[in-house]
Amino acid sequence: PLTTTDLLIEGMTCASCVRRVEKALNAVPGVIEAQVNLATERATILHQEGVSDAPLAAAIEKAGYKRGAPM
Ligand code: 9UX
Repeated sequence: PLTTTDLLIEGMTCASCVRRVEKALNAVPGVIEAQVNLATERATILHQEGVSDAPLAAAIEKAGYKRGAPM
């Protein structure tokens, strides 16, 4: 089954940042589709139920951004 996780992301300032974070999140195993909104600093990630927050947050940080406060 699939589920959705929303995460806040700090440090994005342009559309290229958005694409970079989307690409990083989409590369995490089990992710079906990640969409990032620059204005709200929110990522909405559709993924297999077994994917926890940790690899998603790690992908955000490896791309050069920070996970915001847990929502
Ligand atoms: Mo835009 Mo983001 O030039 O790190 S890619 S600021």
